[in-house]
Amino acid sequence: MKDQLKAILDEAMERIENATQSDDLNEIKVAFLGKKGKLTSVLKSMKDVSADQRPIIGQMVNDTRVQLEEKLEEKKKVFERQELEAKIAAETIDVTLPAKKPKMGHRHPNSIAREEVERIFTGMGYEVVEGPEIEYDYYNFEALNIPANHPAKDEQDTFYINSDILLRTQTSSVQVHEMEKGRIPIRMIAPGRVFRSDEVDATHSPSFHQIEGLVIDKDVTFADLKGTLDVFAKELFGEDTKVKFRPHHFPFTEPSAEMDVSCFKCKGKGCRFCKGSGWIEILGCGMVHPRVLEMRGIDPEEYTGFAFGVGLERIALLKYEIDDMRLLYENDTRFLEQF
Ligand code: 2NL
Repeated sequence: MKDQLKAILDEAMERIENATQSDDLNEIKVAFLGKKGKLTSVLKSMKDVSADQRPIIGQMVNDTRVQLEEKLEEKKKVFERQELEAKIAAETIDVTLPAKKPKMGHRHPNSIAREEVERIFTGMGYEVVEGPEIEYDYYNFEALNIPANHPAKDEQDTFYINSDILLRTQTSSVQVHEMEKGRIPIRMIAPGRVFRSDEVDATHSPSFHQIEGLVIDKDVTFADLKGTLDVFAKELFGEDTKVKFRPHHFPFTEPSAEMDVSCFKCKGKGCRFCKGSGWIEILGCGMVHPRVLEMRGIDPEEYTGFAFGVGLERIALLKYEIDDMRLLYENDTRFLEQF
């Protein structure tokens, strides 16, 4: 019995010594101290030991168990320390590594162009006013002298939400709301997103931006319109820019005109940029139609006004010499960072 116990102890000690991971220790514990373990089976055979030997053998079994448990505990601590050291080593932060730089955004060419136009007009005493992108048909068309049967209202060019409500096709509706407030004089610009049922190509998009301007006061004349837009063109494209007005038609202005600026690339000589003409079309304008004033309860005999509308993308494309409008909507930072 004594020899048996010694053999068990030696075997267990050797296995513990050779263990390489804490799982091994569990296996050893079960193999020797478990219910069917080797030491437990010695304990079970105690009934065969003579009564005088029983306390001595019992004591030995106990000593063996204590030694085994101590050795297991000791080895377990070794493994725990090794695991902790490995974990600490793995989590070490190298504070000398270069930091990740946050990527800075950049203002969109449309935003730069809008802020430039706003700067020019606020400098002349204009207010910047915004309004809803979803509008009543009435404010988008009817109030601007575009009745139900007017060709400009062609359903193909407009996104309707229902028969009364649509996505605005121009920011003129903002000016109609402003006229309704009955505060005159008005000197305002209305920048914002507008929608038309257009196919996407290099110069068209179903969603683009406009800036419209409106001035209403006593004694406002076409000369005021020309003087104002001349200053605008010179501020935007350079001091030596010339402007030219060509007669045109808009339902909401009378008379109406389109304004060209002299080509800022070739100074009017004619180049590829201006398609050889020396001029670049830039905006539409005119004297507010008396009917538009009347509908808002403004007496056209007492007050007159001028209005204009300019495409924001058109200005951005011209100013930054971008040849495809789609580039403005892709939000590729490599493109946007150039402006
Ligand atoms: C264009 C033409 C224009 C207006 C917009 C306007 C607004 C009111 C009354 C009268 Cl409330 N007119 N706006 C006038 C003339 C032209 O835009 O080609 N825009 C890109």
